[in-house]
Amino acid sequence: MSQEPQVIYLKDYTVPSYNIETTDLRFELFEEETLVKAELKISRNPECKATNPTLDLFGHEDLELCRLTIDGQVLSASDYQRDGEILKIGNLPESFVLQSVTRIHPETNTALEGLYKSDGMYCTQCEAEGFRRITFFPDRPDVMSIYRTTVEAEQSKYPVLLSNGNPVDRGESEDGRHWVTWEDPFPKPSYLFALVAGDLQHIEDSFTTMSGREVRLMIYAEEKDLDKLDYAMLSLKNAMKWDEETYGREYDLDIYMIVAVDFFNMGAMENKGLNIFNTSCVLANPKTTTDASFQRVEGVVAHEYFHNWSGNRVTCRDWFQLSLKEGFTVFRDAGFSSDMNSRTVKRVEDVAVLRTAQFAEDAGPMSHPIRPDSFIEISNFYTLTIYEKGAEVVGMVKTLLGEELFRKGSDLYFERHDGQAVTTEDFVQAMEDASGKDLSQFRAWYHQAGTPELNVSDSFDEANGTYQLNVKQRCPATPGQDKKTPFHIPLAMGLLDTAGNEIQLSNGETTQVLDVVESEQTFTFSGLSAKPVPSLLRGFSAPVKLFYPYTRDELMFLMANDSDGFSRWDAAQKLAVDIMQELIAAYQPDTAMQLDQRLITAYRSVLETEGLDKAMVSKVLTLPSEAYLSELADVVDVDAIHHVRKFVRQQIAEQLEDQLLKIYRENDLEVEYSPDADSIARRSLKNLCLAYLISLDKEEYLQLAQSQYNKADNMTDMQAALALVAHSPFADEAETMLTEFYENWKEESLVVNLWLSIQSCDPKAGALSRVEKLMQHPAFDSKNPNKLRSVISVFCMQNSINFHAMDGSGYRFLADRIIELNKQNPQIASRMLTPLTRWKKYSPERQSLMKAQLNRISQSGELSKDVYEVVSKSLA
Ligand code: B3K
Ligand code: ZN
Repeated sequence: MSQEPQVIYLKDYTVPSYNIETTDLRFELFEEETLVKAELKISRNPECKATNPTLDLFGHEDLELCRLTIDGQVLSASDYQRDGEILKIGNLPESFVLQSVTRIHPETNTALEGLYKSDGMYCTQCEAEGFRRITFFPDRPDVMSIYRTTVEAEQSKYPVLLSNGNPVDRGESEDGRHWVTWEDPFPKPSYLFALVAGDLQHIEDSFTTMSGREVRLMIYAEEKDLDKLDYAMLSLKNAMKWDEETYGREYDLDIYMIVAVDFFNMGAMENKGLNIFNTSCVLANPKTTTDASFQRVEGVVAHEYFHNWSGNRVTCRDWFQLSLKEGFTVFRDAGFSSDMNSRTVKRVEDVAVLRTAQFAEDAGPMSHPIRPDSFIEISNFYTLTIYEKGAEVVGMVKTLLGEELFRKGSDLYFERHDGQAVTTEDFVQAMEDASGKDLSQFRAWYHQAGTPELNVSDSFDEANGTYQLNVKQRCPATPGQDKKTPFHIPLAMGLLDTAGNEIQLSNGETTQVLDVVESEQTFTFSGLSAKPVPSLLRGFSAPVKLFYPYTRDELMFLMANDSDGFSRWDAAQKLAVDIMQELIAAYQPDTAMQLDQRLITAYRSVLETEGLDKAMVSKVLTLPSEAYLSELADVVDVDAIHHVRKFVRQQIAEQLEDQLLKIYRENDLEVEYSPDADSIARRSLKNLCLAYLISLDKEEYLQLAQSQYNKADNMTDMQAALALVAHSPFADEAETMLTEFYENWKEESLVVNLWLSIQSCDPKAGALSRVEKLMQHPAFDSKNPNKLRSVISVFCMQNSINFHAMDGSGYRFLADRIIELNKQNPQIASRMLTPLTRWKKYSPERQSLMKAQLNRISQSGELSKDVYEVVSKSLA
């Protein structure tokens, strides 16, 4: 980048000056170069009021423009201006045909944006601004065009040639080359364009839509992975049916294709009719895939499918509106996963991510509202805030409107805006119009960043039998937003009487949603004979931090009695957090700790109660993560958090050893693997028990883990046992198992990633040198984002105790990686920076070590916009 990166503001938005009616593309793929021939039918946009506007095309600086014509007339360099990414053409007629020939180099594209090669096959990633790395085009989401694409390549190497829509023509030429032409009848923004060329195999199935149309479903992968595609196909069909039943949305093309690629910057991409997936989000087979990955495949397949309506048919006007499609689509996929599995478990998992990672983001230097006002590099805004908080905001709309009106609102939104590029405001407006509810104050969620805090206190008036809840809200300042106005917060709550029964509230139910709209508000409940215990923020009805001075006994009471499953889990978390925070505050190395026995009592009761939902038992008995405890701390005491958590885990294991072993044995069944919710719950409970037991460092539990490993017929049990042994103090056994595992699975790239991750998050001393050694291993490939994530991100984000080593070695290591990756793959580089951006949360010594590395990155030479934005905001 030659100049200082430019900040793009939402307030500067203007409508495009020209429409692109049709886009005809021809790709000639060669080993040393690719030629892209484009023919665009262009006309003035009547909505643009400027006189004689220029046509602004985007084209990455690396594009080589070979030829440019308007209505057949060749333009010379003086007929247009090319400045950085922008190519401007003036003096244009009302409508015309623009033709261009561009030379690009997918074979050397390591950024994995635009057209690139993954393991010998060509594929694309255009969202958000990758299309400008392919050809000159008004690459902005509000320019929608009908595409016709011809792909031409050598037939033997690239027998499969795909693009969006339906294949309409094909042919061969004498020189061993062939071509296929695709037509997509739906106008789409350039970010949804896709192309694939490779030696691929596929599985095929079909789906009959609710109006009786038959859709061909094809999933493509390399031949060796053909046996790992069935689960994605099943998930796709389930998703198609669910979207018809739940949102009335039907698929629109005759074909739906998914392609699995190994080199991919994120999870997957919803290109119209041709989704491209990271192998990690589509391949699944019991032998090679863990339960967590099965669920991820199901969720991501559904997510990309749901985008066909929330994203593709109704798209974003500009990238500030990203949460319009992402928040809504995450909300939709969460609903799907809840219906396919367990609603409470899904909620618990989502909330844990939100509270741990999104809250941290909201409190950090990159904090932004779900509809940001400005950015330097849009790729930096594919965040937990846009996605997960965005989904929470849609969820709150649903809570405020109720099931039926929410559906009415979504129907209106899809009908009103079908084929348009719109804003989050259009979404809220449709919800308001359909429901008649006033969402004016609610809109603050879209433009105010930060996590609101609710301070709740209560009082009971015995004489009148009235109970009062006093709720105060505030939201901490975030960069650029010092003052916030009060949010409209739906606070779902219930009251329990002293016997643990739910009290009927004034709405006739036992759960009521309070509209918190003032900075301070009091809610009164009458007709009570004794002071109740409040159950607050049921189902996590709003993405806020809620403080209420629960006693530990009250939390145990809620764990046992609350009718809301989410709240029972939450009470267990709060109890564990409260007890652990006390130990963390008092922590001194080599000084004995004393565990509050109430945690043991509570856990024992959960283990001994018959008939509880296994998934919930395993969630309830999982201690809050180090990352969550860090998020909750004002100043993160890395060592105290690590050692306290370890101590508490060992205490639980010691005192509940018999119960844990009993549950382990009861759930260690020799039955055929199935990825259904009950079986997943059983395995997760079993493996949780094993994890507790192995923390006792006893030979017999090492053997139990070894025997589980040896007899496992699925990767879930095998991986769990391997991780436990690998992290245990039984060094020789760990070494043997790791070596054997690699030998057995070295041909399976995704299994090798598990092997890399397990070693990278090993908390034992010496982790950094093991990580550095792993990076020299033949299994590692520094160009492949999945490998980078499995080693570097796992070490920096899941191995706190080693990453935050007081000698600064972890920070230096990460900075070195960022400096290397900044050139090679800016998106990955910038994403990996996250742990260093959190420097304000640490002790002064660590702060200065972390900042020194941020400064080093900042001065390391020319930075990509991606890395520049994150580093400069972190140091601001
Ligand atoms: N829409 C894509 C994300 C694209 C990220 C570009 N840097 C995947 C998804 O959210 O479905
Ligand atoms: Zn998405």
